[in-house]
Amino acid sequence: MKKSARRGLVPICMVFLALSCGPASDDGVSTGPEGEMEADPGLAAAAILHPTEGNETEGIVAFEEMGSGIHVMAHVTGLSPGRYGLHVHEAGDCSSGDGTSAGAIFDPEGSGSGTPAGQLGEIEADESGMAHFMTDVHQIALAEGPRSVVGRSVVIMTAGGETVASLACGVIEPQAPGAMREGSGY
Ligand SMILES: [Cu+2]
Repeated sequence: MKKSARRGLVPICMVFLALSCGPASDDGVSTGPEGEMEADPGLAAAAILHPTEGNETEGIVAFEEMGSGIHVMAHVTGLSPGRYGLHVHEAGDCSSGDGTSAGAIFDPEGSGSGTPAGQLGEIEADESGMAHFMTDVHQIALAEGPRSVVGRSVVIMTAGGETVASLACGVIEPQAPGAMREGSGY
């Protein structure tokens, strides 16, 4: 099968289809039945990840305000089985081809030896090279301010080891409030 190196825009509706189909999980993680969250929709944002040069990793990371925190959902493909870092980097610029244009990991508090805010967690790719990940974090924001990640970038990085490589990069773009909800028309 020929692989087309299409790097064009993925229709944004595909973003939410991919997310809402969710993992075929048997670990009790619910994708959220309708009626679970009836409060006003919060701010939302999403990054479409494109592979860096020499890689095939791509995917989608979505962010939505949930209560006092941010719900993060990631769907990534084209990985080798294993664990990877899901990071927000300072600059919303993936143009360099190797991820370096995205700058350093987002660290508005100057964490020093602590955990930078942009370190959202580790994703784990299965045998098919696919990773699903969800988490709730409080150290970043979607509203304007020093903790906002909108306009920055998401970078998938190899975890650990001496050399850290960026496998995919995507700029975090604002989405309509409530866009991440199932049944919201996306
Ligand atoms: Cu990083």
